[in-house]
Amino acid sequence: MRVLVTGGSGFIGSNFIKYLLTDKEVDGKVSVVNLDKLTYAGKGRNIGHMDLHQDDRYVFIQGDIVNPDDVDYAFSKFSPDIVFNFAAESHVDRSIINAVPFIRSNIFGTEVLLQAAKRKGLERFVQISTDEVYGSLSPNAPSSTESDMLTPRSKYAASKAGAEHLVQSSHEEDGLSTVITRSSNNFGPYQFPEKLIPRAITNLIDGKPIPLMWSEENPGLNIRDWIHVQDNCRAIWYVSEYGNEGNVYNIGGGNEVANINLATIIALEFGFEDTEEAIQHVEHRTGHDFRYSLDCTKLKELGFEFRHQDFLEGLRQTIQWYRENQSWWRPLKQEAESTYQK
Ligand code: NAD
Ligand code: TDX
Repeated sequence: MRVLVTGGSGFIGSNFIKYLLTDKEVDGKVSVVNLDKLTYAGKGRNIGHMDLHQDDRYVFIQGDIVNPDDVDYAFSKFSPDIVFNFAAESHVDRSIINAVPFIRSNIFGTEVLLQAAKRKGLERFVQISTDEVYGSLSPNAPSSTESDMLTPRSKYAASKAGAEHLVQSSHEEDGLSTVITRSSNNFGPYQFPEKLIPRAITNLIDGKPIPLMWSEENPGLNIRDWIHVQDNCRAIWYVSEYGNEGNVYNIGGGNEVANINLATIIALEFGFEDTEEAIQHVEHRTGHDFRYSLDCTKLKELGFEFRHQDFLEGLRQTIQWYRENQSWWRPLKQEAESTYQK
């Protein structure tokens, strides 16, 4: 099986490639081409750090999914059977500052890939989407199911919803065999240190507080459902094999935690007795979604079983990983802090 992964140098994409090439669960006959532009988020060259560059089942192409020449090159050189489209601008706070790169990569890029998929008669196209497309839930609202209406509230989420509609249209119009995954917030090794969990951990390693979005009316109460990246990668592969074409699958971790509780847990892991000392209050992002929550009945009915259900254990391993891999994250954190995340 020849697999084209776009955005394979980013957080989830690199963990996914590592999973495909090293996990016993995956048939050993998989080869992978990674098409990645190496934006600020791919600069960590995660794959290089994973020692996969020596593996002859792995090929890297630096290219932009918005550029049809780059995409055609990857398709004709490699003739993939299946595409996993991870490539995207992924950080909400950056989309608030400037959404244009999000519209460009997440929407135009997806369309360029779909056109290539149509021309080449691809066996399957897997679009990696997000729980953010459902919009914000209130504390007691039922979890989102795949048939719920999409009501994105940030330009990041809107660009991901737009991409989903293009993928679905290619299924309807061209008969492309598509599957869409909507996962909740991932955490684990190789996550860019601008996102909440790695930002909190790396700040505390450096003796700085966790910047927690906060107001008197909403003191850090926003809820996210955390999934270990390795479980998301396993679920994505599972859905690509067993999912029904034209379908969407939610992939949630079942770990809904308010940000203030998450910050407190991380502070306790760093030995703080008074956890408030480890937290700095910062302004809420504009349009801050209150809660995401996924109903994963459909995924479970497909027969998928999670590995990393113990959230605290996964979090402890992640803290340890960031302690041990400072040479990986320090230059990346500097990039974020020198541009927008003061
Ligand atoms: P990331 O920002 O860490 O990595 C994105 C990767 O895509 C980078 O390597 C970047 O260089 C590459 N890229 C960006 N634009 C490109 C382009 N035009 N052409 C080629 N490559 C390009 O993101 P991530 O957290 O790994 O997220 C991967 C996917 O999963 C995204 O589609 C995101 O929307 C989705 N997702 C992420 C999460 C999460 O919690 N991180 C949750 C749900 C869904
Ligand atoms: O410094 C911070 N302080 C803070 O309080 C940061 C970076 C975030 N937050 C809050 C905002 C959110 O309520 O923490 C929560 C998580 O924020 P992010 O890590 O930015 O993630 P989120 O906005 O929830 O989006 C993530 O999950 C869904 C990914 O970045 C998306 O790519 C994915 O689609």
